[in-house]
Amino acid sequence: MSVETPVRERRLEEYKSDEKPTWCPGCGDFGVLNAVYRALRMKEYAPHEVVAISGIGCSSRIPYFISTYGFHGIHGRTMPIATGVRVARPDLKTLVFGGDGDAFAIGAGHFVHAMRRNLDITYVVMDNATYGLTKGQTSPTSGEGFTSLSTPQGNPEQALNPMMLAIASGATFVARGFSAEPQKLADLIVAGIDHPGFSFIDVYSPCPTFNKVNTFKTYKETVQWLPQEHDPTDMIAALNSAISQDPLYLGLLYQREAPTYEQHVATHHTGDESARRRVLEHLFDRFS
Ligand SMILES: Cc1ncc(C[n+]2csc(CCOP(=O)(O)OP(=O)(O)O)c2C)c(N)n1
Ligand code: SF4
Repeated sequence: MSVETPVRERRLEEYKSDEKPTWCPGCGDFGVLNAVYRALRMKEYAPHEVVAISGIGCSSRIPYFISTYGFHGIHGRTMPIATGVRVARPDLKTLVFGGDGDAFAIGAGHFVHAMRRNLDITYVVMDNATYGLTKGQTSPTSGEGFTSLSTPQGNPEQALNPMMLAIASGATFVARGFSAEPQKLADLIVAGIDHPGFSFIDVYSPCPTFNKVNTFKTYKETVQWLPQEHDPTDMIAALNSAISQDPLYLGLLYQREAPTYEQHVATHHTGDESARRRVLEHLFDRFS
């Protein structure tokens, strides 16, 4: 007679490391961290089943505060690290984190190609429309006219639209959350994890220390959850919701099915030796 092991409900505390967040009081990143804990509990993962990868920035400190495996990488290079992890350890659920500078400035090239490749990861960008760690310079998502240390006369550039970029680059799951709504953000992260392929979640995560424009207050006045009737498989509807500036839509804008990078790797599996090993050897030969 088989005895089923009872599934033990996991506690939020199991996902908290011994490190306490070092963010400024009121930083939006606290809400994102809270949402990540909730999402991991909803998935009932054991911490050793998950890896959190990040770049450099205030937001990129997040792996320190999570009890899973973690990799605090280098600025703008989360995607190469995540690609290596996916090839070497496809069993690990891979969550990737970074700021808007990390993702859309120095990391922009890698971001685009990881989406095109449909790497099976969940990428959460903590978008505060500034470079927090280096004391508040203008970032790709800062608005036109934004004044900062790097644009004292006002930002002459128009803001990049991450949602449009992601849809155009081939991301198969494109969503937007808000750190002031951690449970809804947790639901989006769970949906991203469940999605086979590249899931991109841009999160409005204000920096009250250096950005006095993109604040909790201004977002609360402008954001709106997508209506029930929004069809995320309709690319034109998704692009229209991505273009909208008022309201700024939250929720799952776009989703489609496509083979993942990992499935392509698996098709090279011969049965006698792991395809992953051959890909790894190739990568080591190529880049060592
Ligand atoms: C190659 C390289 N260039 C520049 C820096 C300096 N630097 C560190 S973090 C950062 C930007 C941080 O902004 P963002 O990625 O948006 O994260 P936030 O701190 O706002 O969370 C920069 C320019 C660096 N560490 N490495
Ligand atoms: S500088 Fe901004 S982004 Fe960095 S911890 Fe402080 S509030 Fe958060």
